[in-house]
Amino acid sequence: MNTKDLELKSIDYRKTILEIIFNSGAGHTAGSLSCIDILNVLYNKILDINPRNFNSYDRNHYIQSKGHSVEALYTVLCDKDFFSKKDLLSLNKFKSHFIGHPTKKVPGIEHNTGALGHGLSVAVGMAIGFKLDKKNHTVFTLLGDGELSEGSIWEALLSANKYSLDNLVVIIDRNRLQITGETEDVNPIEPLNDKFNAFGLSTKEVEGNSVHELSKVLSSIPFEKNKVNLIIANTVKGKGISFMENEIVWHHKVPSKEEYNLAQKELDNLKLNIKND
Ligand SMILES: Cc1ncc(C[n+]2csc(CCOP(=O)(O)OP(=O)(O)O)c2C)c(N)n1
Ligand SMILES: [Mg+2]
Repeated sequence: MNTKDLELKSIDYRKTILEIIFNSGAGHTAGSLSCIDILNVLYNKILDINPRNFNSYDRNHYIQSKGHSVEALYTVLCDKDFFSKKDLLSLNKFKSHFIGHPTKKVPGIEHNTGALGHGLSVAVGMAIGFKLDKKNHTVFTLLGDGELSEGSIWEALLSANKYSLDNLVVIIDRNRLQITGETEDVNPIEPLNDKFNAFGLSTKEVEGNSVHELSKVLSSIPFEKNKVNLIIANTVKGKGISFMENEIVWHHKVPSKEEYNLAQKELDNLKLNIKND
């Protein structure tokens, strides 16, 4: 898939994320919009995970540690034919398995997540397993930057480094906001690059809402032999919708009918601009 196709897909994904959140009346709107370009590139260019091979151990694995952005994950999995649009639209409805955090009851979900700080440890365990079994597969995991406040993240990174997990790719959605404010106000995490390098990881920084940049960096894995691959993806929370970008209130806010229509219109215009480029 070329860059333009991926860019158009990201817009369609954003439209669907808003649609299912608006339809269900709940959701982590801005965090899903910030990471959707990452999921787009992973599922359409890198992972090679699909409904045919999902039940096999012999494939790459993806764990979404920032589980609250489940609307982004469900949207991409639906596009990859893991389930129907009708199922997707059952999000948060009575008796639906499509709840507000990833659950293995939904096809395509690798692991239950949502309690921040756990997904990385699971990914580390899987990567160690592949090494022990002499399998050439890679484990990818996506973390929020606020999630880095969880101590378990740093324990997991110590282990990942000890076991030289060059088959592990840790992506940080560095949107600079968490639930109540800026990461640097709530619990400062900078200098991130220095911290990760001091932990022995091979660290790269990338424009995390650019499918082109993401494709380039994710295609260059492993960065270094015997080193964990760490990507700081600089993103914008609420990316794509002018009045949601960098606004803390959209962490868990559902758009009103007017806001929803406006947001969809902005995305339609963005799509026209890309098409006419
Ligand atoms: C262990 C745990 N504590 C608290 C929460 C509540 N919570 C949900 S999202 C969130 C903020 C996460 O911020 P960040 O990781 O930066 O995510 P993003 O900005 O990508 O939405 C918090 C504290 C949680 N899900 N798990
Ligand atoms: Mg964040």
